[in-house]
This record gives sequence, structure tokens and C-alpha cells, in this order.
Amino acid sequence: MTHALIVIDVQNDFCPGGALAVAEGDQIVRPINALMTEFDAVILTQDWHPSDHSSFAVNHPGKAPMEMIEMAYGPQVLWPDHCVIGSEGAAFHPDLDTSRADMILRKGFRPLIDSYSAFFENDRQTPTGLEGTLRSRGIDKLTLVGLATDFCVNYSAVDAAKLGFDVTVRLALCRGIDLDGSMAAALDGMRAAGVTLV
Ligand code: VGL
Ligand code: ZN
Repeated sequence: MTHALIVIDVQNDFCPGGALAVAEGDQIVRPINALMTEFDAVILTQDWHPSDHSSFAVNHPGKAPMEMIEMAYGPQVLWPDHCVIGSEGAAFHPDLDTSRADMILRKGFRPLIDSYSAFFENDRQTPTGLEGTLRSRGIDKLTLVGLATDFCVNYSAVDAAKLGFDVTVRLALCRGIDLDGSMAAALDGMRAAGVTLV
């Protein structure tokens, strides 16, 4: 099997001090670097939003971060502004070894659609192109690590499993947001989709 490591959103805004900080998000960076040597391919994802992005609470008058809204495609959490295209917050954590990556996938750049998953945007239909990249390279096995366990790692892992990839999530190399029980739901959802959690 050809095995890829997919490193989800290890960006400044998801690390302590960032706009949407995940507790201990920075603690996974060095062990992820060390893991990279064990894979046939290393792919990094980067959350990448225009400042008028519809997932930002500031773009919905009267709404606060962490409230829900109804989008054309269904319910959506409203977030503080984060990972704005070209900003320091959108940059990878400075200690992440980006030199080992053979692909960087950006997602969430369409103003009207959020994209937690590295495979499909939140309308669950718009593909990011990652599936085609993996298949054309003969990659059939994936290990996922990164931020946040219960959002982008979870959505990416579930989509990958549904697409037929052999998927493992290394939980020690992930950290979560845990909004209203989202961590427990994510772990259940990943298991139900056939993702191996280690
Ligand atoms: C993420 C919330 C909003 C993530 C991205 O990387 O998990 N979460 N945008
Ligand atoms: Zn985002």
C-alpha cells in the first residue's frame, strides 16, 4: 500500500495565541515532524479564508462567535475571524517542517461555503481535488494528524473512509476544540465510519 500522512491545519490561528486557539495545539508540531519520515507522501492542509467569509461571525450582524446559523447547505458554526488568506494566522506553525510536504492543499476559500474536510466543502458536494490527487498517485492508505480533532480532522477522516481509503487517526497527534460535546460525537462518528483511532 502507498501510505500518505495528511497533516490537517497546523496553523498559527489554531495554536495558543491564535484567533481560534486549540489548547495545546502547538504540542503536536515536533512529533508530527518526526513522523513525516515514515510515509511515502506528506500532504499539508491549510484553512484559507477570505475576510468576507460566511463562517466568520463578524460577517453576520448581531451574531457572536460559536453561535449557529443556517446556511444554504445547512447549519454552520460561526467562528471568530481566523486563517485569513495571507495573514500570519493562516501561516503554518513556524516549527512545522513544511519542507517535507509534497503537496499543500488550501480549503475554505469560497466566501459562501466553509470547508472542514480536506475532501469536500461543507455543502458536502464541492470537491477540493484531494481525492483525485491521492488516487492518481496510487495512495490508498492515509494517516491523519493535526487540528482540530473534532472539526477538520474528523470531517476529513470520515470523508476519506467513505471514499474507500484505509484511514487511521493518531489521536495523540491531534488536539480538539470540544464545542458542546463535539469531541465525543466526532470520535463516535469516526469509529462508525470505519476510521481506525489509535
Ligand atoms: C477548523 C473551525 C473552523 C479546523 C477550521 O481546522 O478544525 N475549525 N475552521
Ligand atoms: Zn476555518
